[in-house]
Amino acid sequence: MGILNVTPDSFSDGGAYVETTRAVDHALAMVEQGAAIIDVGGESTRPGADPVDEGEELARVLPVIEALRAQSDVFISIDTVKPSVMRAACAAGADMINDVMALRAPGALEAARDSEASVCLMHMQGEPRTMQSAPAYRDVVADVRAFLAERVAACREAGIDDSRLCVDPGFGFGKTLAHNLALMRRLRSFVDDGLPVLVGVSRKSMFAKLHGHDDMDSRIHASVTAAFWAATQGAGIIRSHDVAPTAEALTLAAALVDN
Ligand code: YH5
Repeated sequence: MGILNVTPDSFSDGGAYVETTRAVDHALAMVEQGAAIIDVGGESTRPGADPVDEGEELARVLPVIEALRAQSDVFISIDTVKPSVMRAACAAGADMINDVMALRAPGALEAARDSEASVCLMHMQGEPRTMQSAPAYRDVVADVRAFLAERVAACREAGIDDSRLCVDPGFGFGKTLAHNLALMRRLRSFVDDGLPVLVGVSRKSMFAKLHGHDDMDSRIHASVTAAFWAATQGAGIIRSHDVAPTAEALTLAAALVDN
C-alpha cells in the first residue's frame, strides 16, 4: 500500500502533492514500483495534528481519486475518519476505507456498510492531538486485540461481512516505543485472529527513538526492515511511503517464508 498524502502540512511531502496531477503521477509511480493499493489521505493524523474541515478534506482528496480512477485500475483506499468523506470517496471510485478511528465516528459504520468497500479497522488510543502524551495499557497486545475484536463485531452487527475487513494494531497511535515493539514482536497473534493484518510503520518516529538519533535515511532503512519482519510474521498489507525498497523486501520475505 503506497501512501499518497494530499495534505499541505504533510510530514514527508511538505505539500508537494497538493496539486492533482502531481499527486496522480506520484500514485502511478508507486504502482509502477509495486504498490497494489494507493492510500489517499487528506487529513494529517500525525501526533499533534489538528483536525481538518470536511469541505477542505473533500476538496483535497476527491479530484485525486477521480483522476487516479480514470487512469488506473489500482485498488484505491481513502484514509479518513469522516462518514461524508467515506461516501464521497467511494462514489468517486475508492475501493477501500482506511479509518484510524475504526468506524467509531457517528455514521461511519453505516457509510462503510452502504459503500460496499473494503475496510481497515485501526487501533488508536486517544486522539491524534494528544495521543502520545501518556499512552498506557494493562497489556498492550491483549488490549489492542480486544479493541479490534470489538470493532469487528460492530461491523458484523452493522452488516459488514468479514470478507471486507482487515485490522491494524495502529503503530504510533497512542503508543510508546515499548508498546510498538511489543505489538511488532507479537504480530503473529493478530494474524492468528484470522483477518488480514495491515501494518503501518513507514518513517514513523518510533525508529528515531529506537536509534537514539533522527535522520530520514535511518527511518527509511528501519521502515523497510520492519516491513520485512511484518511480512515474515504474516502481515498481508504494508503501508509505505517508500514503495520500491519495500516491495523488494516483501518479494524476499515471500521467497523465504514457507506457506
Ligand atoms: C497506520 O499505521 N498511519 S497516518 C508520523 C510520522 C510518519 C508517518 C512522525 N494512517 C497509519 O503515516 N492508516 C497513518 O512521523 C494509517 N495504519 C493505517 N491503517 C500517520 C503516518 C505517520 C505519522
